[in-house]
Amino acid sequence: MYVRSSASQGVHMHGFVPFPDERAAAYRAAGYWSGRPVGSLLDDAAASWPDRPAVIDATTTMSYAQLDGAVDRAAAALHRRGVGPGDRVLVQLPNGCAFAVTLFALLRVGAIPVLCLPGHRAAEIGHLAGVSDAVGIVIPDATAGFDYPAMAAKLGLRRITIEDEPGLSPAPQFAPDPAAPALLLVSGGTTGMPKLIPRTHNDYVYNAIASARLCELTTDDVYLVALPAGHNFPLACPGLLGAMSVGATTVFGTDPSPEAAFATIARHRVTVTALVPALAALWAQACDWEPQRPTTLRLLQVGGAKLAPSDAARIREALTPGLQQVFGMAEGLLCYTRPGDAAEVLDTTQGRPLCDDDELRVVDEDGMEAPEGELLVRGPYTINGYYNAVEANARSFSPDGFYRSGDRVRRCANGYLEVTGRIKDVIVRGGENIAADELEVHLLSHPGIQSAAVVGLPDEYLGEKVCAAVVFIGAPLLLADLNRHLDECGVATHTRIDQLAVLPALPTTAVGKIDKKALARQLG
Ligand code: OOB
Repeated sequence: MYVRSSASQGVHMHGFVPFPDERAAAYRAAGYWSGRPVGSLLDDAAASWPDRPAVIDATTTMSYAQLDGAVDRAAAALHRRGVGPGDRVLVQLPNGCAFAVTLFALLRVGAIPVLCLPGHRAAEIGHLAGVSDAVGIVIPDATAGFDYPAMAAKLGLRRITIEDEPGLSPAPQFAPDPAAPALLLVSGGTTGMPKLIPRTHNDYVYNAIASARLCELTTDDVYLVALPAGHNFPLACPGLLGAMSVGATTVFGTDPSPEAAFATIARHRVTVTALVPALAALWAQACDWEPQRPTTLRLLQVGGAKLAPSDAARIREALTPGLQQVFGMAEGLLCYTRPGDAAEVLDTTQGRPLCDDDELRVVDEDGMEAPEGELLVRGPYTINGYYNAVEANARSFSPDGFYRSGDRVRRCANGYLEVTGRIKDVIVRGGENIAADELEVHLLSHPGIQSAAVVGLPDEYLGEKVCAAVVFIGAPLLLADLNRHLDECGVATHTRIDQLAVLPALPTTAVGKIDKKALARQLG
């Protein structure tokens, strides 16, 4: 028995902005869009590699056939609980096999997973539940270190469980429209509440398969999920889904500290993983003292925030020559350095687009093409609008369908990009515009600095003053030392630091990026 979507679902789902017909036809004709649903990645892997290990966590190992069976039983449980085609269901699970089972079970019954991160709390979850009009949430029990069930109860959100029950009849198979949303990702913005990002079957399958090809993944690879599994990077760039597309194995890690992660890498002979820069730098440092430094990694992807060139070089030397910089966004566009690129390119650029038909524009404040400026993008796997967000969409998308990323980039002659900051990350100090991220790059070039973030704080005379929050490796330096270092870097004389805050660690977002909004609150 097959269930088809009704008019209110599928590509006509209210609040969803589909790809325009003309570009959709071009992407189909070019072969980027295969018409395969995301759920078919598991169906096909279970058929091709039933006995290969699919997913592993601290307590469980499942072959592709076993994972497929567990997903069938979970889908039956969801069906029994009335979850069906088009229903939005929040998923907030820690890294583990249950994440994979839940994701594919929801897809199998035609529901739309909304992939939250374990670090989200009532404010974000309540917002995401409201915007998605979710029917419920899948969460761990109260033993998970935070009482998720209490949070769900407080928000009046129905908790949906997927436990096996004996004797359930199988859920009816659902045949989705490949042009309709498969899942909703959460935007990574460090300003305001997260937005919902509808990724279609067509575009997300392409995202995962093309990334797996670029990264030269094979059945013999072992991919470690070190970041939260619901984030686009470890999920589909190539991540869990890309690994599945070639019958590789995915290992779920729950503790990204070097001690725990190095042990997991050694035990499972992990070959590929993805990290944010702060973690990658920490892993590289830890090679100085951890006895079990990784020897099996052939590809280490680093992205999500700017990687300092000095850290990149250190990572190559300590962890693997197979460093890959990834500049990506849940909204779509992915830029990768390529295996075999020169060290100079690996250290100083954020790669080039995944697809030949990614259309990039770099524009100045007047919207004119410029060598450096805001990056705008459209292409076969970049969204055309946030979900249920008419006002944000008017701001974030150009009339001809380009997504305004808010990222400031420089285009290099070879087509590679360098991310130079966020468009709005500017401190206005006594009338001078200071790019906060530029100062950060110079601070990070100091050998005594572990991490640094520069924020503007209100000042009675200057309007805003420049405050640097710094984590030092050894003994802290003085404000004067930092400004002398900026002198030596040849930075313009009006860009000096007014205030230094020495911190043990910088606040981070749910995926581990430096959270400047929280930092400004903390310092202000
Ligand atoms: C990834 O996705 P999101 O949605 O959490 O965040 C996207 C934003 C980008 O717009 C940019 O501001 C920043 O994160 N970013 C980078 C970067 N990679 C992402 N900034 C500088 N250098 C980089 N390499 O973060 C994401 C999604 C898929 C793959 C990798 C990262």
